[in-house]
Amino acid sequence: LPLEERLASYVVEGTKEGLLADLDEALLKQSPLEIINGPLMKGMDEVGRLFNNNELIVAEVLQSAEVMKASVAHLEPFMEKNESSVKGKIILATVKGDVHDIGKNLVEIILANNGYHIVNLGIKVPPDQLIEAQRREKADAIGLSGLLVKSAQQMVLTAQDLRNAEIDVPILVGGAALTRKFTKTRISPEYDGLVLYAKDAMDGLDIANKLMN
Ligand code: B1M
Repeated sequence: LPLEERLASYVVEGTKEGLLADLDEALLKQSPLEIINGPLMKGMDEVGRLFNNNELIVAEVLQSAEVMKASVAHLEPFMEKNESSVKGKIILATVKGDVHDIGKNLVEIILANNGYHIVNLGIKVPPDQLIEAQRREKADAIGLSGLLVKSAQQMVLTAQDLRNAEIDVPILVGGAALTRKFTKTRISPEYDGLVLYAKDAMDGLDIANKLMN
């Protein structure tokens, strides 16, 4: 198989045999983010498709997730770093009820490599915990991630709870089940501060940079 297809197939098959050597080979031609957003994401999309068709079980998807995480960990040291002074502090969380964290952790890496201090609260984070963290950390923004359809709804509830707690720092939202339209029509009206939709991690960085300027 050509290199790109081999990279996607590690994710689909959930195997790491030969993975690191192939990632090193890919690094000769592509940036770490191009490798993640290209062949590795292509593999993840295929996993999602197979899972949807009941051709994969959760345990197999977990192995695919392990391959993705190992790849990101291997590529991370090669990512461009912008060692500027700290631009701001951002809290990150996967919303209540949702365990998907690969996208959120990618957002963390990219923001942290570009001058942001990140407080990563992990997965299944209820609004109370976000409110407590914001009061403690006084972050410049709060980033919410969620991949399930119900997570988009959870973001609406989270925005309401944050507003009730009189928090109004900008919220950055992202994840597969979310759209710009949903963000604008359903989440924004429930919040007193800005609510901004990021389609991917780099978009998240661009938005954060604009916010901090
Ligand atoms: Co799940 N899962 N999963 N899963 N899983 C999806 C999301 C699904 C679409 C698969 C499918 O059916 N086709 C589907 C959701 C259906 C829906 O609601 N529409 C699904 C389901 C149903 C489930 C379970 C319910 C399955 C079950 O148990 N029956 C269960 C949910 C458990 C729960 O959360 N309560 C479940 C579990 C799991 C695993 C644990 C096995 C594993 C997650 C492991 C982990 O994260 N540690 C898993 C995986 C791996 C997936 C797929 C295959 C891949 C997700 C992924 O990591 N993508 C996924 C199908 C798919 O997306 N193709 C699927 C790679 C990652 C880099 O992309 O997270 O989208 P992503 O992040 C992107 C952008 O979205 C954006 O930037 C990133 C790219 O740069 N982004 C942000 C994300 N967050 C952001 C935040 C920002 C900015 C940008 O600012 C704050």
